[in-house]
Amino acid sequence: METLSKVFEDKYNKNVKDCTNEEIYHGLLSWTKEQLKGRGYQDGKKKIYYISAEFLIGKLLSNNLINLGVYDEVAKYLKENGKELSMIEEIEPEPSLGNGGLGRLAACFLDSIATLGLPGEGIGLNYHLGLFKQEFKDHLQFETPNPWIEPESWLTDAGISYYVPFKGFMLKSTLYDIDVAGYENKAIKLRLFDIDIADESIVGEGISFDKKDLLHNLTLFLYPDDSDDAGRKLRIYQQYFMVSNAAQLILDEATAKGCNLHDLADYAVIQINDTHPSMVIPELIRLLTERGIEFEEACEIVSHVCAYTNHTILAEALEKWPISYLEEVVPHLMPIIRKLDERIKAKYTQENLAIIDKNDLVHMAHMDIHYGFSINGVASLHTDILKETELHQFYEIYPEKFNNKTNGITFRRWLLHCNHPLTEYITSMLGDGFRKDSFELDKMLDFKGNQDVLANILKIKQDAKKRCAEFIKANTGEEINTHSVYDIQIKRLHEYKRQQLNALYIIDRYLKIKAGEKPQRPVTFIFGAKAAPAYVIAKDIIHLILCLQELINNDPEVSPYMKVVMVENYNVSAAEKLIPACDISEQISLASKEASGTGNMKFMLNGAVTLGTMDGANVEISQLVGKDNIYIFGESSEQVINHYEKADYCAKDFYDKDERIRHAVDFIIGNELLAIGSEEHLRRLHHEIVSKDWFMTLLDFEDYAKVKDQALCDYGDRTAWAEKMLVNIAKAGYFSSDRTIEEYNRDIWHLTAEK
Ligand code: OX2
Repeated sequence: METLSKVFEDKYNKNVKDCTNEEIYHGLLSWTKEQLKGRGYQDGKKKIYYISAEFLIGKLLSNNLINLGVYDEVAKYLKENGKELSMIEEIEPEPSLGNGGLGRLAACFLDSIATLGLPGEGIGLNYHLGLFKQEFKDHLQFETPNPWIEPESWLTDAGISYYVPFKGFMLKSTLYDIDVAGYENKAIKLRLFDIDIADESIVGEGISFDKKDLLHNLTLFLYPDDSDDAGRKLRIYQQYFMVSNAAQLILDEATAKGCNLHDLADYAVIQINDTHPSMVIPELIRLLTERGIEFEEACEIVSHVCAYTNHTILAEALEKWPISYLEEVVPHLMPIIRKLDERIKAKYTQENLAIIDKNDLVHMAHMDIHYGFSINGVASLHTDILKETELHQFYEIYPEKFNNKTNGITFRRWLLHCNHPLTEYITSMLGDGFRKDSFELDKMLDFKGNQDVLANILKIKQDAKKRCAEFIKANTGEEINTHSVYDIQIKRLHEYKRQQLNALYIIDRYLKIKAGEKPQRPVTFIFGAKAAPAYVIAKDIIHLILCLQELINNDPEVSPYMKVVMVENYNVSAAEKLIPACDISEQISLASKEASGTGNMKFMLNGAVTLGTMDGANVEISQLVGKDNIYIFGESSEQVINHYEKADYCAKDFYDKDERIRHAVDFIIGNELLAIGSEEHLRRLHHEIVSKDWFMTLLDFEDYAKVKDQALCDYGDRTAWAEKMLVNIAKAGYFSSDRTIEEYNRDIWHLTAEK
């Protein structure tokens, strides 16, 4: 720790004892950056370039210290000097570079690529104001900018710039790198492109700004509002800026290593993370032809370099850009995209295989599948649905391209960092082999009948619940009962994820308590979710939950038995505090709609029991833990897909015939909530649920309520519940992103690991 002490002396002319937490944070930041550099970087002839619009990396200090193997030493050194590392962690702003699961997955993958010693890098954009910061006022969500870049930060100017051509002008980029340490291994880089002239001062009220002011707005926000033409075009500007920079960097790095461009596939493999980076395909072809390669050969080369990951079957997320937009933003790509499309049309006549459809829309995913060599889904059920239904026409012509890569999470962040007591306890039981080989967690099963172990697991959970209650108090102002069951649903707000189903259960329970039916034990229903700024119904659901929070928590007759809290500005840091404390993990999407989910994995690893549908990775969780250790409800994906095909689901029928459902739904527009909330929002939501309910909330309500009641009842048998917790932790090993990345490498990337 001598070099660290010296940092404080050199930087502040002070002993660490006399430094403020802010000074210690900044001292640690510069010291850790030096340590990372000293570690060196993974290298090799061939590299994986993981291109993604999002990297939801979370705070970096603690994870870097853990991966560098110095966390305990630094914590001890600070303690000896009267300082708490956990307090210093609070100073760090969380980088706002992602939105949800897709971005967090990219961050977990970087950790695992580095840990496994694979040569690779992540490529994305450096959004100055992030997604947005969520604020609650009058029980409504408001959005404000989320600035996170400080004068001293994890970013390092890489000294690399490119020119990116748009119609009528060029933009010069600047590259910033963030080092990502592997666990007890070298580092890799997250490379974020930016423009020097980005100007935060153009942002007006909330997160509004002039969408046409490209010279100043390009790297301000992730996913700018796309509810109008200008917003959609801005997204294309951003995407092209990202991939043109990426393509130039990739070609430069490859040629520097001796690549003659014909053999690019020996030097580079590109993982296209969802369709946002899809324009890298025509862009690489453009650059290769500019450098003297024939068009046909350029297509061939690119088809051996690019692989595509699909993360959803929701039509809204499968991007289709009008030709007219692309002509306006990147006219030089359109002749290439047209040629790519003509080649396909010459071979296949089916309309649903075309890149350009008859409405002049360019289907980005179609381009990826035709001109990539691999397409993968993110959980076994999801990949099956892609093959059998959503992308069946492609599976018929390219069966060999399809493969599954079930998602994973990095245990460094989601166990070692966020849950020190559980990590230490597991280490005391099993040794520390599980930190590198997650499957070793399986050995916990040997302790299933051991009463001491079960009691210790319960104690660790109880302590986590106490810490979490402090966080909730600070975040929401609400006091919660640390002896209540913590039932948690944290994820983006979307109708398919069905936070509204959870809300209807809460209403039903409230009505029962009011009618004199006192429940066996208190429950705290915890939510955290951001809604996309233009997603009206999602915002109405937030409004409902916040109104329920106000009503229920302030009712002395009800609040001893239940409380509702919605955490403001849910992000990675909040997840790290909530997940260790969870008893029941809500994974209640409409079957077939959640591609995988990764929160489900984080919860089980921390000893929560899943309440969920047979959707996404829940299916694999249930296979691993067995039916006694998970609560499954609701219709299956086949049944749901069938309802959509036949269009035979009618919410109104459920509402009319089931009194319990009707009472719960009508409560949304009852006097109690109208006295608190906005009539406009509540009525609109009520109408949506009764007359449309596209994600079939009412279909699964009864089964959900029954199974959830059962889970809450079973919670009372503490020993039996602790056994379920233990089995969940023991079986979580499969969901390490190290396993996922090993599979990507084995089947798609074929890189040589550095030892
Ligand atoms: C998410 C999916 O919704 C989620 O199920 C999955 O776990 C995650 O990606 C990582 O694969 N945007 N976010 C997703 O899909 C899209 C599109």
